[in-house]
Amino acid sequence: MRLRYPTMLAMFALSAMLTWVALASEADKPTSPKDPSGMDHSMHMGGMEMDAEGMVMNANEDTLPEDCKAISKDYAFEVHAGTKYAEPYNGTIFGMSQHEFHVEPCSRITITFINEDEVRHQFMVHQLPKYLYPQGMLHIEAAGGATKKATFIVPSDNRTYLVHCDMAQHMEKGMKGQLVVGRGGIDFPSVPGVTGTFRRQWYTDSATLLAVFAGGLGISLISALLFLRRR
Ligand SMILES: [Cu+2]
Repeated sequence: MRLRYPTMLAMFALSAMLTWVALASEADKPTSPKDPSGMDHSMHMGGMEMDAEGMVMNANEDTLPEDCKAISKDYAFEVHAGTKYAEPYNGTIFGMSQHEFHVEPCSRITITFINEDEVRHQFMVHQLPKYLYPQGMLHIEAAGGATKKATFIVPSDNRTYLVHCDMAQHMEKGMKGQLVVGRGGIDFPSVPGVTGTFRRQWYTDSATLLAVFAGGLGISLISALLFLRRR
């Protein structure tokens, strides 16, 4: 059997597309700092406080975002983290006492993060304005049994921010939440008790990736054969 050039091209394109889809969903995950202790970030910022109990990075109690004239409201959340808080949600191992937070635009938020586990946990908020929060991130990290507290101010736009623990596999295992400012933006998928599962959990391991690739190749081969037989 002789494969013609356009058929081979179509096969290649289809396989490449499926691989790209699988890789893109991998790349979609938030990137992690290499060193969970945050040591390699210390050069970037003045706002870092660290001790044996954990650390706080980029806390901001008084600098207003450019688009805010004043602080609209003060909030205080006490967030407990631990395996015990994962119990209500199937397929999770770690959890938080609260996975969704609603606040007003331009408000000031204080998070008291209480780690009830023996392993280290983090409370990270992403995509905050970078001129105020280096890397767009507020980072609280508490060692096993420790409590850490941090305050930050959100800008004026209606937006939903990702909250998660960046320790390996902790977000996938349930430590994921969202901070909804004002009317909020787009919900994040797979926030325990808040939003449904989306494609994030589909192509997570290389075995699945390989299966998708093989499937794509199979489909391409079958279509190629059908195409050849019709000629
Ligand atoms: Cu964690």
